[in-house]
Amino acid sequence: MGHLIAKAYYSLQNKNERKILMLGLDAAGKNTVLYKMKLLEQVQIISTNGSNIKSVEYKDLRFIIFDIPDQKRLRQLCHYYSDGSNALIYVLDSGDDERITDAKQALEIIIERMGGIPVLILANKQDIAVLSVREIQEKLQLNSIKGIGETYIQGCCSLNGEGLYDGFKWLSKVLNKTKKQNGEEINDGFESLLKTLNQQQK
Ligand code: G3D
Repeated sequence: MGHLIAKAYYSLQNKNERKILMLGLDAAGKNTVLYKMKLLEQVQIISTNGSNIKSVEYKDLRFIIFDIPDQKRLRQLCHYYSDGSNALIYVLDSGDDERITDAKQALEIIIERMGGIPVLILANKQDIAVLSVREIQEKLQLNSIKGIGETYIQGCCSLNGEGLYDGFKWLSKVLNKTKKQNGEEINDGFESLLKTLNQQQK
């Protein structure tokens, strides 16, 4: 089955794509973020093998999105999807302090597999937050996660779009820097996404 999942995934790739995993516990707000970026209608389901994995292609970007499952399954999924991934967007529910430890443990597993790629942590649901961005930062203890790369925590409310622009701006900057260093062409999906997010905030 793993082979089939990987095959389906790689058949969707093209060489110049930037692959971004968007993960988070169920109900953290991943779909709402996609909706704000006007990407939800373009979602393709690439596996329904108990994990409901989604893929969205947008210009030079490909997002792979899934709910964090149990640890064994998470390790398998990271194995299939982490290779060649350029960044991770980790969506957290700031209104859910009961599952912040689960979210931290899952993040450790993902980083263990994906290494030092840039990580944008979206501390979502700031409108109903019981955890501030600072508290989330303390609870995640990012400094103790071995091999973690450039990481940025952005508070946001994906219902009204607040904070999403700033988070994606950071990610775009970090990824474009790497592309420029490699002398690669930028066919910038981020530019359009940032325009969309900017309009949503007005
Ligand atoms: P998921 O894709 O990570 O599973 P969803 O999560 O995007 O489906 O969101 C789960 C629920 O959280 C949805 O509510 C959604 O409206 C809500 N939600 C998402 N972002 C925010 C936010 O920033 N603030 C608040 N207050 N709620 C948010 P329903 O009721 O549709 O289940």
